[in-house]
Amino acid sequence: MLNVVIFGPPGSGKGTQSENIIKKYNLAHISTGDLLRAEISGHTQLGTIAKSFIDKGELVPDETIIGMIDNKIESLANTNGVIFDGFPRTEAQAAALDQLLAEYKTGVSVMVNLEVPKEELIERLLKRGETSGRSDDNLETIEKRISVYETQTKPVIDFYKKKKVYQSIQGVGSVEEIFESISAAIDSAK
Ligand code: B4P
Repeated sequence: MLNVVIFGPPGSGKGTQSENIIKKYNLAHISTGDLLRAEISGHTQLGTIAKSFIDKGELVPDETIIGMIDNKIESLANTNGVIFDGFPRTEAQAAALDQLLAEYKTGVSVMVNLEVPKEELIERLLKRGETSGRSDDNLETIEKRISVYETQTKPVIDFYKKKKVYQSIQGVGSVEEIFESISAAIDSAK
């Protein structure tokens, strides 16, 4: 199986690039952000919990996220592989993903880190906020999300560096240019 983790700060283009990766490599897609937003629009209990964290720009607790992934992963056993988009976002989530994949005798093939400067992230997310209707695309919440990324999510990079599956990608440029660099990184891992 080809399992790709697409990683980076909020607004770095994880969702945007995932769409291209899925098509080219025929992978299943797990976006924790999309799954959480679906729970919120479905007014589920999980959605109510998630909304209270997302609106503040905070991470949804690990046990909620890991439970959600655990429920989803079973259906993926017969796929070519999976792109994990926006997950893992903490070291505990990274360790849990390893354990879950080990049950299927597989692991993370490559972790792609999209590097984008803070000013550009803020600009992109404010622009998206004009039309997205997302409660977390406003300046105060964006700044909080970026600081949460720096303290809680960035350490995940070392987790994958140690496993020798880490690839750093310049995340500024056209969507096509960035996708070319990502494709080269994925191809080198196949
Ligand atoms: P996510 O939905 O994962 O949101 P994101 O980090 O904002 O988005 P992404 O990086 O995918 O940006 P996009 O491609 O859309 O998470 C939302 C929230 O859910 C989190 O803050 C957290 O609270 C919670 N959550 C999710 N997963 C969690 C987890 N595992 N654990 C705990 N909590 C979790 O790009 C952004 C914008 O940039 C778009 O408008 C796009 O058009 C534009 N763009 C993309 N590429 C560009 C380029 N090359 N040039 C110019 N603009 C570009």
